[in-house]
Amino acid sequence: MNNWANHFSMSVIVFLSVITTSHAALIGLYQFDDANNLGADSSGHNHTLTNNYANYTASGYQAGAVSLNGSAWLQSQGIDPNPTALPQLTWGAWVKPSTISAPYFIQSVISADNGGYDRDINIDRRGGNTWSVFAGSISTSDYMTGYANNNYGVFGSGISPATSEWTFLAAVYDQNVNSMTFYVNDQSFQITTNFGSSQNYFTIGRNPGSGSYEDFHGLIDNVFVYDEALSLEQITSVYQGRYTFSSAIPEPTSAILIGLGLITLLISLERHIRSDKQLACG
Ligand SMILES: [Ca+2]
Ligand SMILES: [Ca+2]
Repeated sequence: MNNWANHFSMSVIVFLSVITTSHAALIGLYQFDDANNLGADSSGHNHTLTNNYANYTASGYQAGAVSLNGSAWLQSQGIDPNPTALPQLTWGAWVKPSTISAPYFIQSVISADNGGYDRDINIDRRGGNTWSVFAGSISTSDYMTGYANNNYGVFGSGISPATSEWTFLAAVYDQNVNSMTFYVNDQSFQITTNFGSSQNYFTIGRNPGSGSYEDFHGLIDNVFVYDEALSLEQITSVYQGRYTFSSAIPEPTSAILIGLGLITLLISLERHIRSDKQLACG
């Protein structure tokens, strides 16, 4: 391969690799596979969870998981789930409760609640003891099922939690358009929301605004947090265990890199033309 071909192929490689590596920002991924470092973040952002009495189990959805007995939880560091800090947020997990009739009437899977029905995925007796989410302050007419109190409330999916198998849960928030989409396995629910301010951290297995009352009983694995509102296609990818996404639409930083790739290509072309001219003159 001559120099011209080398330059050209390198430019194309730069160009193509930039296009295929752009992805939504995964800011926390907790797979609970290391018993000695249960809160480890495998997203690459080092947003390690602090562990408060949660145990490791090898019987996870994939390899290890956290086992929660109703008085244990993990707490985030470095991620602020407030709607003002992250208007768009997606989070979820694979979950296997050991009971659906906990002593108190809520079991929180993941929550930033400090009162006012903040971002929170749970099992809620007021949502019919089904997989539920908090929706902030909304009109009662926006509830498909569930419970409302003073125009605050809980959205119940109507899907009873299984204790014998793992369930995929995700909530996709977009505060800019007052929307949340709640996924339970392959079913989804579009919900109108109006969230106020929450804790500036989140907890797994506990509602941080309710002490131990809403602690979860059972197993949780593969907790994921994104700083964007994922599309159905992206949620499907997460469901299938692929946490980063290829995209044909470059993000701004990728566009800059693509530009650099094109400049490299143009320099190669110019050199090629110049060398042709020199050959012609010589
Ligand atoms: Ca795992
Ligand atoms: Ca609140």
